[in-house]
Amino acid sequence: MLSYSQRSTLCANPTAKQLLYLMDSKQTNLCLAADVTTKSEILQLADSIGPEICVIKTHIDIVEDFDANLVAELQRLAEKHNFLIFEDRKFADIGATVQKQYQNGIYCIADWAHIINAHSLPGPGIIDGLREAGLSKRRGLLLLAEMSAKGALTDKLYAQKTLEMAEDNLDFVIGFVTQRKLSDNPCFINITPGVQLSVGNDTLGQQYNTPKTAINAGTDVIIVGRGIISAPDPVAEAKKYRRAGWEAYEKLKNED
Ligand code: 5BU
Repeated sequence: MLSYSQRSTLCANPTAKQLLYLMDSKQTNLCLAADVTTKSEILQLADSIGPEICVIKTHIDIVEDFDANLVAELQRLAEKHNFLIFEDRKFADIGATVQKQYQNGIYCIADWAHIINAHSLPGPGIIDGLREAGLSKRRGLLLLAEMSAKGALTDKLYAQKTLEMAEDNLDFVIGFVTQRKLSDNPCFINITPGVQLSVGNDTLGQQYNTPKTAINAGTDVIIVGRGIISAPDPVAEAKKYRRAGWEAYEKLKNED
């Protein structure tokens, strides 16, 4: 199995390259889902948990006191702690519309998010629309191939068709939000939500696997939200997830 940094040298997209490289150099495959609703909470999480993660994932539209200073500060913390910013916007419209949603409006996502994601449902035009706004800024796109929620409609055929769309757009698509590895192409990064230290679910359809199960299914980055942010000591908890994710990766690498 290639290491993250070996894979990094093979990728054309600068964000994919940077992410895979930083995961190995920082020894973390943990992404924090910073699902909090105020500026101060996001920045506090980013600063305290920043040293443990490779990516912070935001839902910028849940922040009640959003302003431009939030993204400026987030960018500063991303530099300080060496992590990337992933806005989990899940674009889902025609190319012309998503392009505006990506670069305009209140959030100007293209200006600060290294990584965004999109549903493959609308077909390849969604990639073209996002690429026109993002590629010149060296951004990367993840396609949603499989969702973690119970009853999700993203079946095997849907995931396969999503993979084919990605293969046709290797300059901009850097991988997938998925529950497992979808392709042997080393440049595709598989990112998996629905991770907690024990298997289970929430009351609204979310389903959890452990870091080890996710990494053993071939994923590269584990996304953890409430498992960390609802814990009594989020920093200590983040360290546990970081260790679990990294140990699972090292074990797989050494078995090869
Ligand atoms: P949790 O608190 O660890 O359950 O948060 C999971 C996060 O990942 C949350 O921000 C979701 O919006 C996000 N997510 C997900 O849970 N499942 C998916 O399939 C996708 C995103 Br795509």
